[in-house]
Order: sequence, then C-alpha cells, then structure tokens
Amino acid sequence: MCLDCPVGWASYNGECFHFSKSTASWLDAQAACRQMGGYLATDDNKEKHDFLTNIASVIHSFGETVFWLGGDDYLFEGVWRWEETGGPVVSFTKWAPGYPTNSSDTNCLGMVFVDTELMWKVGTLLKLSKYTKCAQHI
Ligand SMILES: [Ca+2]
Repeated sequence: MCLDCPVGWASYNGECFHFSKSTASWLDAQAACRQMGGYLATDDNKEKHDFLTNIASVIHSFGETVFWLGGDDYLFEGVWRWEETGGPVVSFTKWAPGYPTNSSDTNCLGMVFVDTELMWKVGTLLKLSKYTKCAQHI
C-alpha cells in the first residue's frame, strides 16, 4: 500500500486530508471534495480528532476557524450520518455546548474552535465556511 499523499495533503492512518483555502457552502465543499476523489471528512474517533485539531490549530492561528465535516441530518431530522460510510454518528461525538440544534434549516456538520477546543456545530447548506476539509483513502 502506498502511503504517500499528494502535495498539500496530510497523511493520517491510511487517509489523506486536505484543508482547502477557498470559502464554500457545504454543498459546494462536498462537490469540490468529490472532484478531488474524496469526501468531506469524517471525524469519528478521538485520535483522528486530535490529528485534525493539530492541523486546524495552525490554520486557526491565522484567524480561520470554520471547517465543514461530511456529516448531515437531511434524511431524518436529528439523525446524523457520515457521508463517507452512510452510517450514523455514534460512538464518538464532539458537540459544542447547546448542540446539536435540531432544526430542519440546519443540516450540515461543521467544526469550530470553542476556546482552544475544536467542537462540532450545525450549519445551513448555504452558509459559507472559510475552509473545507477533504479526506481520501490511499
Ligand atoms: Ca437538522
């Protein structure tokens, strides 16, 4: 198995992660990831979350704080699924205090720093995010 990631992608546990510099809606971010052969990232365990936090911290220090993830609750309100697997968000969650907000207007999962901790919040489809994040298996 080749563990090399393309230039501009970070390697973690057999996956490559990319933080885009462009601002996009969740839908456009998803489309951009698919175009690169990936998907909006799944944040489903503590080790991966720590890895993502390390990268996000560097970007955060430059003032960019919002990241889309590949999670949504379109199909059934309040039932969050990962785009990568189609499976439910179960064992690992990182909800910010007061989240998730169960509203049919907000169906997209995003991450933002709450103080020094990277946590999940819920956004709308068309809300712009500074960075998208893509993952791709290698
Ligand atoms: Ca919702």
